[in-house]
Amino acid sequence: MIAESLIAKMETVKALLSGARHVAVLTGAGVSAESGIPTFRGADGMWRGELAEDLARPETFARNPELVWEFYNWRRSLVAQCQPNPAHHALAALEQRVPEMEIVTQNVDGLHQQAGSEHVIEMHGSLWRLQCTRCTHFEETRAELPPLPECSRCGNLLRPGVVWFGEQLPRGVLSVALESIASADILLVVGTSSLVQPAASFVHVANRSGAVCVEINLEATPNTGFMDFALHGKAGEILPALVD
Ligand code: BV8
Ligand code: ZN
Repeated sequence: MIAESLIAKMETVKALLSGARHVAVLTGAGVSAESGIPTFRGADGMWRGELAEDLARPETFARNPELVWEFYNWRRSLVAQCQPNPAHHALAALEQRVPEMEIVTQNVDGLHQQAGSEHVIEMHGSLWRLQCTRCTHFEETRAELPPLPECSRCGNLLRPGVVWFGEQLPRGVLSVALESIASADILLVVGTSSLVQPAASFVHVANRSGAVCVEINLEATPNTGFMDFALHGKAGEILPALVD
């Protein structure tokens, strides 16, 4: 059920999208919530009593690689059974309609690509990527992994190909993301608590370049005040209504 005032705001955003030259979309775990994937900080953000945030750290991996691999293997097996939801499909459809569009995602589940989005920038890496802790070897695989996967080239321990807290984003990813957001005339921010940097600062980049900023999220965030429009509700309901 979408409230009256929300519908009025959505009509305005819909009209803006139909005339947009370049749309940039920043997504977080909330866009995959309706696919059945637990968000990072929601009530379901726990895993066996551990906060996902504590497990996504290099020091946790160094201390207890088995536990971190158990967490990531659990997420890989869960996400492998999940499908893109109407939010992902609406974004893929929007990309076909506007002259230029990129999705800058904090998610590592690969569901935007699975829904057919072509220009996806993965800021925090991917669940399906593995990288060696010693040599430069990396691989993409959806195969089930042993408790401590080893590098096929040098035999050392592999780690999940994701960016953990305190780690730099992959080379070049940040500049490509900033370029996309600084040249967009509309920034959609979908399903993120806007707590993690540097993604949480992107709204300021968009505001400085004069883009219209729209937050689509279940609840208000620390960035809601910087948005031109705050559409609070489910991404799987709001996005299809904006794009249909
Ligand atoms: C870095 C790993 C350089 C992969 C993740 C400046 C100031 C303060 C701190 C820092 C700073 N710069 C750097 C830091 C440190 C740190 C940071 O940001 N800490 C925060 C917590 C204070 N950042 C970093 O370390 C980054 N590196 O900047 O390098 C540097 C380094 C050190 C010091 C300075 C500079 C690296 C960040 C990457 C961390 N790795 N994940 C993985 O396993 O997934 S981040 C993790 O959080 C996930 O990737 C996730 O995507 C991300 C953000 O979370 P959200 O996506 O927003 O998910 P969340 O659950 O929080 O929110 C979901 C939202 O959806 C909610 O609002 C909910 O209401 C909504 N929702 C739910 N259902 C729906 C919905 N909305 C719509 N519809 C629904 N149905
Ligand atoms: Zn290796």
